[in-house]
Amino acid sequence: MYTQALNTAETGGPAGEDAALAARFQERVDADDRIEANDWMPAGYRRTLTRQISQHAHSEIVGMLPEGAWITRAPTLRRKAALLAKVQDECGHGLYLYAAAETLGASREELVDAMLAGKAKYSSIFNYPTLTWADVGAIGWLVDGAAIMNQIPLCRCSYGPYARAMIRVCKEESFHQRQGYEIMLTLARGTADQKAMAQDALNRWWWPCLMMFGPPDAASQHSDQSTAWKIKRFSNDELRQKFVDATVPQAEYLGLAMPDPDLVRDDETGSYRYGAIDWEEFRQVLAGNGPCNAERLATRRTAHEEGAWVREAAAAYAAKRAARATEKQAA
Ligand code: BYC
Repeated sequence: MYTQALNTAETGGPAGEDAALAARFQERVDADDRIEANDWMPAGYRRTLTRQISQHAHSEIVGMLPEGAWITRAPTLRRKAALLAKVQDECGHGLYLYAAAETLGASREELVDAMLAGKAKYSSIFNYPTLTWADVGAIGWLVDGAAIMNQIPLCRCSYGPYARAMIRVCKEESFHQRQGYEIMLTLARGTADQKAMAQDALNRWWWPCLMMFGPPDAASQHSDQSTAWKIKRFSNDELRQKFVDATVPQAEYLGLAMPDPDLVRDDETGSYRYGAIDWEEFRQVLAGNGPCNAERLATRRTAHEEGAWVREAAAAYAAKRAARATEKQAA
């Protein structure tokens, strides 16, 4: 629905684009003006945003699965209510983001189909399993913590609909991060078994969380252009470092050990140097060979098929209302 009445005419890529329009566009970006859906934009800017925003939306939707698995097994009613609300928030984020992507001219159907066909990516982090209740704490603390670090700068992204969607998303992610940290704190201060469970979750989620920020700067193919367009405000490595620096003291407060023997604090800068990330593991997860890739896609496909009647009913209802409105106008 958002794609109607939008000016999405492509001008055939940089070579065919009017140089004056491109220069004016870059001036607006440089001046921190917001680009809106009907403004002229380079075809590459539209493509980059459609890719990033739709991947982000898919991540929110697939991201409901690892935690959703624990809703029926939450240890108390309070934990269950909070987790249920969190997972619903993630669904809401997915929906705002699909709506933001639609303002660029792509339909939600084609974006979702690309994800279900395994052609569009979603965040690598959601291809890891949630083995214990502590994983729910670790996801809130670390995964949402990493997401906030990446997403706060996106509130200042040059594309207005994306930037505005991120404001509410970030507020909700902050709450998610706190609920996760509070679970970890309760476990870390609980019995020896509970503390061991929290430590095990930290050990398993730490390295995949560092990978969430994307490949190292030297290998990041989109960063330079996305930075020039002010879609990205910080590089992958800069955000990763900010996350490490914010998280290590939080682990210390929990009394948990960081699963990185090479982690050292640089006393001059106050920053932490961390050990080597296993980029081969990241490549494998992106290639579809992570621990849960097949399961996540199969679950999403089944959910999509089982939801077909809802989409058909909604479309039939919308058509009926539109027909009635036309009849009323004609009468
Ligand atoms: N996983 O050139 P690069 C959440 C891909 S969900 C998979 O650096 P870019 C939550 C990248 O797409 C939050 N793929 O790319 C939900 C590219 O491949 P393509 C998810 C990755 O775009 C539920 C290639 O690697 N957050 O918060 O400049 C529960 C080269 O990378 C990943 C977002 O989506 C990855 N981790 O930078 C709890 C944030 N990293 O597309 C929490 C929005 C890289 O050319 N996205 N790739 O085939 C971004 O900020 C940027 O897209 C990235 C990557 C920093 C992720």
